[in-house]
Amino acid sequence: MTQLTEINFDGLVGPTHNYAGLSFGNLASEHNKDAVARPRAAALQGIGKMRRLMDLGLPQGVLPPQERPHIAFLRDLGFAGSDGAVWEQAVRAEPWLVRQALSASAMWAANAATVSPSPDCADGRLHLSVANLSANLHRRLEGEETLAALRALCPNPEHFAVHPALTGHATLGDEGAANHMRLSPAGMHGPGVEVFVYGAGASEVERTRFPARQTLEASRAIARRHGLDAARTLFVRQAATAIDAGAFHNDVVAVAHEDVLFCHELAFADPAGLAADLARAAGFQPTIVSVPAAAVPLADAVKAYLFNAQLIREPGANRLTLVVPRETQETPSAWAYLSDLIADPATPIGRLEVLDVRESMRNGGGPACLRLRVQMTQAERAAAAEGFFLTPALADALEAWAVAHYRETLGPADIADPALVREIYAALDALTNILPLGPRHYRFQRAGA
Ligand code: SUG
Repeated sequence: MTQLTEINFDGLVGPTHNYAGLSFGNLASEHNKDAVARPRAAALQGIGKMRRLMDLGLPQGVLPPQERPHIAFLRDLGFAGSDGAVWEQAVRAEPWLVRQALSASAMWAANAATVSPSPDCADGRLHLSVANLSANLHRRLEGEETLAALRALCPNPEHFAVHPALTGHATLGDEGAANHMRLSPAGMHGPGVEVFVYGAGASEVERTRFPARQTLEASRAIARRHGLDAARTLFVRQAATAIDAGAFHNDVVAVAHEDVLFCHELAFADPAGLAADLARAAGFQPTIVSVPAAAVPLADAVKAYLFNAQLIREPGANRLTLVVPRETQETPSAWAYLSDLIADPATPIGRLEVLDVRESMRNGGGPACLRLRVQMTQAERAAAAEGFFLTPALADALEAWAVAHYRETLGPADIADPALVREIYAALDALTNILPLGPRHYRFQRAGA
């Protein structure tokens, strides 16, 4: 049986990290609109998270930030001249659009793509489908560069199939791995069950107050592209209550790893149906840890980001570890629940690891949002581009780079600064010497700016 190893690829927080209130239905994003962000601290928190997981003995990777501001997007909207001139004009004429163009949202790598490991796919290759993120304009801008980054990471078509985003389908919203879970026997060998979680059908009239970002049709399209076995593929509906409580992605209320599903009892429209289908499809007995609303109300779960956690197996450990943000520890109901959970040796989760990713959290991105999970065979690991895998030396280099290039703070008043674009280009240009991106990865490099 094919043995898989999970590698978490975290999105490196870009130099334009800011709070623009762009995501309706994402409560943190809405509440922190126009607050002053701390890009340097955000990047260092993200690198600190990667380093911690590496130190725990887990393979860790990194994905590059994207080129922002997205000047090509603004040019398409009629602005012309040098990149700096385009930015200056747009800042004056279209303040809302410039915030879309500035967003560092590619840091939430869980939304980069949906990943199906090779034992699940008919052609025996590892499939990745870039997400179209069509629910939000600032996120819709990510697909092209995400495709380039994933193709740089997974260059060999003998092992990998990297699909572009579903395009031309503004109504076929696809949010990537944030709405996809995979369960497999403990130890991760052989095929697994892939669970696609959708908010609504594409043709449905909205039944939720907040947008249901993932459509059933997009999920099915991804499953077809990847050549998944229908008997081991489930399409599961999110509960409308969860979406309206602020679970704009399923990974705000559920996380799975190996044979364990950890979720809120109000996460899914039909939890009993899911449990039955999962047991039937899996061919092994999955363990579902469903957290009752009586113990952790949905509002607390969203505030704490209790489920936007990484469920990991530390080398040699019998029980899993849950990697949660500091906010979970600060939410009494969530922390009390977890303390009881790990104290009971009969449960599959035995340890908690608390991380500080506060800058990202203030935009609705917890530990699970910041990473894209890729489960690889040994041969695939060997075929992937080595330079994206974190080592202590790479972590040091990225930290020094962020300290040298990132602003301490970035607020609405700083956006018009004409130095901003030049500063960011210098940072990204330097990054292409640290990660294996080459001197023509970013558009401004290709244009010779
Ligand atoms: O898509 N926030 C992101 C957060 C993504 C979290 N990802 C997962 N749950 N996997 C979003 O809503 C806010 C940007 C702003 O408002 O400035 C933002 O895009």
